[in-house]
Amino acid sequence: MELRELPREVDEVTITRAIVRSAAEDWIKIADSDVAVVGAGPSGLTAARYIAEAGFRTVVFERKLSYGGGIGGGGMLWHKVVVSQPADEILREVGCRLEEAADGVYVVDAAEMLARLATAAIDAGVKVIFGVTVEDLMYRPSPLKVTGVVVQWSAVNLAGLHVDPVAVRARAVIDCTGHDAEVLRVASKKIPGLSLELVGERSMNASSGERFVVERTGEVCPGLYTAGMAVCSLYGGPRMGPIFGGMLLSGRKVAREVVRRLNTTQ
Ligand code: 48F
Repeated sequence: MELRELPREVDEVTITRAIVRSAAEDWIKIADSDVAVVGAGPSGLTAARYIAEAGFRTVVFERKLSYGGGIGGGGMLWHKVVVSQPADEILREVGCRLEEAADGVYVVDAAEMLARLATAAIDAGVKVIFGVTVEDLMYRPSPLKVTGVVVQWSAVNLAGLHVDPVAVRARAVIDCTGHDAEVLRVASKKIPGLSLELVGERSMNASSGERFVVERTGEVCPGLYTAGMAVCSLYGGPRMGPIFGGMLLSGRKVAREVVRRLNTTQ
C-alpha cells in the first residue's frame, strides 16, 4: 500500500492539545452567548437554527451525547414520524423527503429528519454542546430577568459527584427540554417573585395538543422562553405522540419572538 494512502502520523499530545485548546476557545465564546437553547430535540434544533440565521450567537446544551430528543424513537420504535401542514414547510427547507400519507399529512424517516434538522442548525452557525446538563438559571431580581444558565457535565451528575457548575450568560434562555420541562421546573422553585406553576401535561389528543403547543409557545418571563412539549407541561396541554409538526412550528414561533425581542433591546 502506498504511504500517501495511510493516515499521517500524529503525536498523541498534539491530539490532546488540539482538542483542549479548541474546546476552551469555544467555551470562552459560549460563556457570553446571545441565546442558550436547552435541549437538542425537534423544537430546540428548529428554534436554534432560525435564531442563528438571524445573526445571533446561539448555543444548544444537550444532556445526552446525541441529537434529536424524541425523534429517533419514531412511533413506538417504528422508524417514522408524521407531520401535517404547514410544518412540512420547515422540513422541506432543510431538505427532508416527505411521503404524503393523507391530505396535508406527511410521513418522514425519523433518522433523516433528525440528521437534517441538526445539519441545518450547524450550518446556520449554532454551537451544539453534548453531554452538558442545564441544572439551574442565573437571574437578576429587580426588575426580574433570567440572565443565563448554570451548566454541569452530565457525567458529573450521573456519577453523583459534588462539583460546582459554571455559568453561561445569555440574553434569552429557551426551555426545549420536552416532557420534563426541566428549566421551567427549576425556575418555578428557585426564582423568587416568579409565580410559575407547572400544571403537567394531559392525556393524548394529537390535534389539540399540537395546536396548544404552538399557541402557548413564547415568553415565560423576561429572558426566559419555552417551546415544544415543555409548553404542555407548563400549561397543561395534551400530549400528541409521534406527530411532530407542532414541535417544529413551536420552535419557529419562539425563534421569531426571541429575534424580535433581541432586535429591539440591548
Ligand atoms: O424530548 P424532546 O424531543 O423535546 P421537544 O423538542 O419534542 C418532543 C417530542 O420529541 C415528542 C413529543 C411530540 O411529538 O411528544 O416527545 O419538546 O427533546 C428534549 C431534549 O432535551 C434534553 C433531552 O436529552 C432531549 O434531547 N434535555 C432535557 N433536560 C435537559 C436536556 C437539561 N436539563 N439540560 C440539557 N438537555
